[in-house]
Amino acid sequence: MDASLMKKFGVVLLLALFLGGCGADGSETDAPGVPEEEQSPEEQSPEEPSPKEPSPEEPSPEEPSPEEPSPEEPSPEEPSPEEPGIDDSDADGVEDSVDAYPMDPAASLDSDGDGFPDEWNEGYTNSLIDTELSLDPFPHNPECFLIEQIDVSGECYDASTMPAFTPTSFFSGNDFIYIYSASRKAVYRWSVTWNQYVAPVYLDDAAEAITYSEAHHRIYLSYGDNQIHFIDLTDNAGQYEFTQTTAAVSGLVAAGNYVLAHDSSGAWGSHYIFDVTGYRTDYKEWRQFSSVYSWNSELSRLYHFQDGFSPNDLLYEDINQATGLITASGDSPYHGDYSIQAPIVVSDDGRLVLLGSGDLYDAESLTWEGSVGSFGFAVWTSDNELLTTEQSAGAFKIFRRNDEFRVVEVATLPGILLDIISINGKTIVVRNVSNSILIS
Ligand SMILES: [Ca+2]
Ligand SMILES: [Ca+2]
Ligand SMILES: [Ca+2]
Repeated sequence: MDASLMKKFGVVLLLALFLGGCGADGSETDAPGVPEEEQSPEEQSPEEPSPKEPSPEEPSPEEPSPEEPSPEEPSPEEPSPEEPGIDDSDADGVEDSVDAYPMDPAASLDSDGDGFPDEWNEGYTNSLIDTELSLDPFPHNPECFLIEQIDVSGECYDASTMPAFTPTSFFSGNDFIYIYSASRKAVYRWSVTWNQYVAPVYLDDAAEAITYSEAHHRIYLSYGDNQIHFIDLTDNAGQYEFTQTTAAVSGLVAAGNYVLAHDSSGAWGSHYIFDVTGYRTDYKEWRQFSSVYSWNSELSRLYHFQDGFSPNDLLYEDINQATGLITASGDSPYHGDYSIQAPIVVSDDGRLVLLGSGDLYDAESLTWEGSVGSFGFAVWTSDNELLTTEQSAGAFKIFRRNDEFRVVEVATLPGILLDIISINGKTIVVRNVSNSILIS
């Protein structure tokens, strides 16, 4: 089964050559997680012999006959109800030979053999072995096993029918890369673990503002008015009303446990902080429009610009992750001394902020720390190594830098780089090669 799954999903073309530490992970994560083979016997939770363990069907020959009850004398031959069947390792009442999850009492049936169970055994709502394991929404189709594969008609999405599309923006988290295409009015979803597209999320219209919240596992968006909607990715990607602002939403970003929206109401403009229910936890005027935002989860700090205001600057807001209050705000100690350019890229350890100008700033004091020079895209890996890119005709270079930001390795790949993303300890490159989008 494992081999056929691997064949089915092909081989991940990870850029093992320079993605420090990522190649090793990649080769492991290529293989779909098949619970039976992942678990080792030691992982098995201590067996709690189930009291509902079915006793042998055949009545015990020693059982006293109804005519001669002997209540004072329990039969010593009666099999103990705590004794699990000898061939039922997880004591779930299904023998190992027919239990698709012989070490997991939470599941036993996988009709299509794709590794995802048809149902949970009575009394369970999740696996005791593999926290990632979910119920199979297509229990009789081995190609389909994720809730994200359910398309708008309720059928399993056929990833081979992916249209060519033009990406507008990228988001990532919870194992998925989300690619928003304004022209297609859709958010395409790529599973990092499964190395394949799942069903796209279709929007009502092109979004004027859109963001992804990893904490909420939702896409938040606005269509150019003052309404904010969300797509719930924990169910069948349904769209719901979230909340509203006073004027049209012109900025929307996930800030940890909260969502920040910007509109042009109030003096200059306003920032709104909303919790997961849409309740407004804070509101501040005197905020300028920013073309980009970037969240620093280590410092609970959101960075932004004041585009359209001269001189532009790097600013921040600290958002308390328990109360949703803006507890501090400020800007860099400079006034036009350095070029302020998108993007804003926060280091993996949360200690540095890199701007599109190539300038590095201390994440707390916003003092200038140095420059890596101009770049196309930049990302910090999970090892906190900085990768920067440089596009030329038909190919691009990726530079791996050491902790002093000197280039220690260069890789060249064909195509036009669209984004470079660090997720699940891997570095994923999205590029356009011969007018098709390649993710690896
Ligand atoms: Ca089982
Ligand atoms: Ca299945
Ligand atoms: Ca299935």
